[in-house]
Amino acid sequence: KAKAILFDLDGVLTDTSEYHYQAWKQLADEEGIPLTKEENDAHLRGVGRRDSLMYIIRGRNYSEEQIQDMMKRKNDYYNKLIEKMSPSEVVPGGKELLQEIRQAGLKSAVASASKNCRIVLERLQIIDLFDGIADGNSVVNGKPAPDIFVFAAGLVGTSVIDCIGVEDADAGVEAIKTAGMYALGVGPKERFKRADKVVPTMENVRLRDILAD
Ligand code: B16
Ligand code: MG
Repeated sequence: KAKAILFDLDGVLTDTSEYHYQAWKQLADEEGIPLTKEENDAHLRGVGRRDSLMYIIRGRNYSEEQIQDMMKRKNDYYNKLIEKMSPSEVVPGGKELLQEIRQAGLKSAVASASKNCRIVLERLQIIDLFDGIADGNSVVNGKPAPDIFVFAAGLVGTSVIDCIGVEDADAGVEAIKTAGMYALGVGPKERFKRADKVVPTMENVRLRDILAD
């Protein structure tokens, strides 16, 4: 019996994963480094800022100063892209789902790798619908490490075995499974190695769809 639902943000509750990709793509283009959408999905989706950059520049020589500068540039591009976000960019039915979870007496939390998580939740006007928010500032080890999901479970006072984690990234599903939780993957089936269940999108997903085996 699930007692809490822990949601990844980017790519689950809203399509900011596309903005992250566009921002990385702009940086990679400027550096003359090839980066495809397929590589993004396989290696960058759900992965934190520094780890993402380390994948992009792998095998190339950059100083720590240049690395810091590139992370800042990417974040500036991303912030430009999310500047005009509005509540219309919550996945259709997303707000209703969060209200339904509350009405059912279950807890909900965000477990996002993003340091921009709170800004996005505020722009979407859904921040008040969560009982806890774990973001890129909460833990040291990023997904696929389980830390962010374990931290989110603690925020809502729920044991990991009573939590369902929802993720669009394979690294995120790995994190959920390693945390000992039930994992709902969002996206194409082939993307996930260990998801307990997969839905193609969160569009109009209801609580009963999440709870049903
Ligand atoms: P930031 P999630 C992740 O958020 C994104 O999926 C990933 O693309 C991004 O690199 C990471 O957050 C860090 O984001 O640069 O804003 O700190 O999917 O875990 O909600
Ligand atoms: Mg995600």
